[in-house]
Amino acid sequence: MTTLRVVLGDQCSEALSALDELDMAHDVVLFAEVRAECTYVPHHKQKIALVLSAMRHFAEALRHRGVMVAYTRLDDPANTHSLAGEVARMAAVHDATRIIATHPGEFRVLQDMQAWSSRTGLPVEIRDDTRFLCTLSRFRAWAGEKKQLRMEYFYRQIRRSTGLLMQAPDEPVGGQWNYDHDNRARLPKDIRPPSPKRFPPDAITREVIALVEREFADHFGTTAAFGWPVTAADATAALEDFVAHRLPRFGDYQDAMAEGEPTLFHALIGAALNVGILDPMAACRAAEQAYRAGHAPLNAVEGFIRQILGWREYVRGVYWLRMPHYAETNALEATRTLPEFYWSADTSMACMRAAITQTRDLAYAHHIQRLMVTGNFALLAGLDPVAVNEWYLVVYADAYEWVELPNTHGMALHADGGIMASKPYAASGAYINRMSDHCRGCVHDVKQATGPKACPFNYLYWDFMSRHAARFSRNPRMAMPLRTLAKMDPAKVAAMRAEAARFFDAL
Ligand code: FAD
Ligand code: DLZ
Repeated sequence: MTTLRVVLGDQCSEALSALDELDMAHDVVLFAEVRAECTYVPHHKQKIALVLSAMRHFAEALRHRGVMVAYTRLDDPANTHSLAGEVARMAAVHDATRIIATHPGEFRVLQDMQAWSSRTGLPVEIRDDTRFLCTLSRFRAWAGEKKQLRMEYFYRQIRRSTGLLMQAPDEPVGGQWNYDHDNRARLPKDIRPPSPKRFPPDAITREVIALVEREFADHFGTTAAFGWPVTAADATAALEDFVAHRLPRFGDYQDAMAEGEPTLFHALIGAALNVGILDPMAACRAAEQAYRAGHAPLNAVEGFIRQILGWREYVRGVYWLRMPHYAETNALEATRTLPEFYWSADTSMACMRAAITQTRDLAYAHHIQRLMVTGNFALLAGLDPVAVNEWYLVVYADAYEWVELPNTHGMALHADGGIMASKPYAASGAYINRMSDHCRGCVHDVKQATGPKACPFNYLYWDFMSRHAARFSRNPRMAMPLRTLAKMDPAKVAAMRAEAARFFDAL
């Protein structure tokens, strides 16, 4: 009786449900490096290297413990290059009598998994992914018939159930659930964020990087700066480095951006969490412990915990609640082609150039760059959500559809019509200027909304508001900008819209 236990590339976790009750004498654990998963979108080279390296390291750790591992390498001549193909091939090779897997992170993979049984003729058990704190059925129960799914209320429920940062069953530490209003400072000139710990590639990662450079040479991005953690031990060290050196100021500068500072006080743990080598609860507990030890203030710790306990769990819930139709909506009827500069970084806008350049070199940009720079531009310019969603899925080391799609489609593009956010995250150049120093060295003048030096974010913002004024007229959260628009000199609005039209023509 051999059970084939399947571990996907983003399931490199000791606590994976597919590995529960593993029978060391009979069971075989399957890892499969397959071209289909590397190319269903042309992932950033660092992302492929990270996933394959994490898989190889985790497989090695299991083998070391005496687990029987079946590992298909990408360059194995027998490789069928699809997950279903490798599951069927390895089930036959090992004479398996059943297959166990953990619920995958993407809808298309779940559909694939659901067909494994008919393909192999074997029973397939798909277990819950218990690495998340909220089960999908619990999220579904919370969502109920609600029209809008507010993250804040979901987050409070998870705070209560986990007891994180709670001083009594219904009493958050410090008396408030959320300290976001304290977390909006610009980076002062005299504060230099500490560089995050990097993990120089070991022999396994170097081999994988060479493979990626050979097999996926035309994919976006560079591998020269690869420094991601690829094992559980590295990921824990990355977390400890964050907690010791950056967490105390994470809250204050969470929304800040700065030229030449690609990571600021962010944790850089998304890639490790999502590939499975770091436990989200361990990250939250480490932050809570830092607060209780007096090492980090409450606004920082609550802000950090909210991202993981709140946002991360919430977006996963929304994804599985709404897929597959979620990805098909286009509430703002946006159809413009993704500009080439999203790949080349060849743009005169300093903030966009900075975000895209570091994305190419590091497979990383922090949340405000993703939301308020590249995301905001895509929203204002009415870029086609399908193309924008694919871009975000391609370019980041932490990108998987369950987390990428709600953030992009819902939060950044408002393409879901407001399920994720009660108003679009639209902003003019003034926001970028307030939160960064990008405008200082930019050829565009953030104070101008028309003319050759005008900041595109300014005229695109008002063009966006004019285009969608009727649509948002009943949204109370849009009342202020729409009132400002209504009071503007119509000639000024027309001039900005003409500027926007010229900009679009030149794209
Ligand atoms: P930090 O800012 O230090 O935050 C700590 C952790 O909190 C993150 O590692 C992450 O696990 C979690 N977190 C923070 N914000 C979010 C959020 N909005 N949704 C889910 N988890 C969150 N995150 C991804 O993990 N994968 C994606 O593909 C992804 N795509 C995004 C696309 C857009 C358009 C936007 C606006 C956000 C996206 N995010 C995504 C969320 C967020 O930007 C990243 O999680 C974060 O930048 C990762 O860097 P970090 O580890 O330094 O995060
Ligand atoms: C992202 C990725 C890549 C690049 N390669 C593989 C792979 O070769 N084998 C594998 O099992 N998984 C890979 N993955 C992760 C899967 O794409 C991921 O499991 C699904 O997207 C579901 O989240």
